[in-house]
Amino acid sequence: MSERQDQTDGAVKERVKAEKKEPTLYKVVLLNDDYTTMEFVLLVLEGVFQKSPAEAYRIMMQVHLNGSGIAGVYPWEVAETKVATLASLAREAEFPLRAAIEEA
Ligand code: TYC
Repeated sequence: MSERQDQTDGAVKERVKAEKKEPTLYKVVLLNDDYTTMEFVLLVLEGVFQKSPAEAYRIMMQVHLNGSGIAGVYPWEVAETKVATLASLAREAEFPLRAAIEEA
């Protein structure tokens, strides 16, 4: 085998190995309360969790009727950042909206 071909084989093997690594994922679970407006929850789901208006409405109603619902599934640092952004927006608007993080 030529030296050039040998190097190409090595590069391909490394790339395949890297693709197999799976990051642990975490659910951001949105929690119901009696005071946060439905409109504000829709704003957060669309603005922070990048949901379409229809999907945001579905998730908001799931939380409203059943107590909790999944806003999204992300790697740890992304989940943490989204929950921190939600907490900051809720504090600013003086709503008690909260979300929890659970291993997916
Ligand atoms: N239960 C709230 C209301 O009736 C609406 C709401 C939905 C609040 C989802 C929080 O995560 C939530 N205004």
